[in-house]
Parts: sequence; structure tokens; C-alpha cells
Amino acid sequence: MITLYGIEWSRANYVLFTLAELGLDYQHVKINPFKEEKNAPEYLKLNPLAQVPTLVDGDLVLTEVMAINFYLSRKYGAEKLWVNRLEDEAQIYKWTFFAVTQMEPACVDLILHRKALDEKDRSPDIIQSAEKKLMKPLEVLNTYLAGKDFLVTNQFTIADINMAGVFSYALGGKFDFSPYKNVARYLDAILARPTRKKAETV
Ligand SMILES: N[C@@H](CCC(=O)N[C@@H](CS)C(=O)NCC(=O)O)C(=O)O
Repeated sequence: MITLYGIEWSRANYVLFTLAELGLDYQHVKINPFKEEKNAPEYLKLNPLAQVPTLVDGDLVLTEVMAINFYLSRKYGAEKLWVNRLEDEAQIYKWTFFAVTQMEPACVDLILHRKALDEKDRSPDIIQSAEKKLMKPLEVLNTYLAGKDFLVTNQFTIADINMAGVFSYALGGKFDFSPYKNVARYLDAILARPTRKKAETV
């Protein structure tokens, strides 16, 4: 039995998207990372950082959302969300790490400082700096996506779920993707998948 810990508006959403694409049954424990329940001793045994998401699948306890998505894809979705050639696999890693290291911190800053934090804790300077940090990687991605629907091969893969997950924070933080036309078109199409809608409404 698969159990996913983490409320749907947290990074657990990237995993819910994957579970929906793979059509897997799972139990969902909606731990809210802003509430004390994340520090419950039973949960700390699974995730000593007191963060979400955490996945339990049989004997495996796994934290770090991208590791969870790689695991689920390879174990249950080799023909759906993964690829056969090592060269393509390398591209899945490349675009996932590009999303996490080049863009995710800025995307998280946008949603925190435009939406999630109390008004008094929001910083216009952090918003401005986050928007600036996104410019260069988005230009690179925009050029790459010209004429393409997906990041790796001509197929929807876990790299697209991971990228869209990171960008969903920017969208929640009112980031305007329209100057990056290829990225905006790509993102709209990925987020319009019925499985994504399902992941948002669990
Ligand atoms: N690197 C971790 C980050 C997990 C993370 O920061 N999760 C947030 C919610 S999206 C959280 O649990 N925050 C509460 C905290 O850090 O105490 C991952 O990618 O899974």
C-alpha cells in the first residue's frame, strides 16, 4: 500500500499529479506543514526534517519530492512517465535539477511573499529579486521549448510533472509567464491535463 503524507497545496501536489497519471491507489494523509501536526513523533520518525511530502511504499520510506517522483515513475510507470535510453534519462535529471536548483527557490519566494505569508511579513525586495532570478533560466527554457510540447523526447515524462510543479508556485505567486511564450504555452498544456486537475482537488 502506498501512503502519501502532505496536504495537496504543498509539494505533495507534484506527487499527487504523478499518482493520478499512473492511476495508482494510495492513502493520503493531509499533513499541513504550517501546523504542529508535522512535529508529531510518529511523523518525525518518517521525516525528521518535519517537512512534506513523505512517501511510504511497503518497507520504503522516502522523502524529497523529486526522489519520490523518480521512484514512482521507474517502479510503476516505466512505460508511461520514464524513458528507455540513458541519454533521455539524463535529460529527465537535467530538467528536474534545472527546475529545483535554478528556479524553485524563487518560485517559492513568490508564493510566500505574494500570497502565503501574513501581509506584514511580505517583502517587495524579495519579490523583485525572485522575479529577476527567474529571467535567465526562463529565457533558456523558452528557447529550448520552441516547437516542443515536452521537455524530454516527444513524450510526456516525469520531467514535465516536476517542472510544472515548480512553476505552480510561481503561478500561485502571480508570476506572469506571458513574455516567455513557449513556456506559457507548454505550461498551460501540462496544467490542463485532467490528472493535474484531479491532483488539485483530492
Ligand atoms: N527539499 C524538500 C523540501 C520540502 C519542503 O520544504 N516542504 C515544505 C512544504 S512544500 C515544508 O514541509 N515546509 C515546512 C518546514 O520546512 O518546516 C523536498 O523537495 O521535498
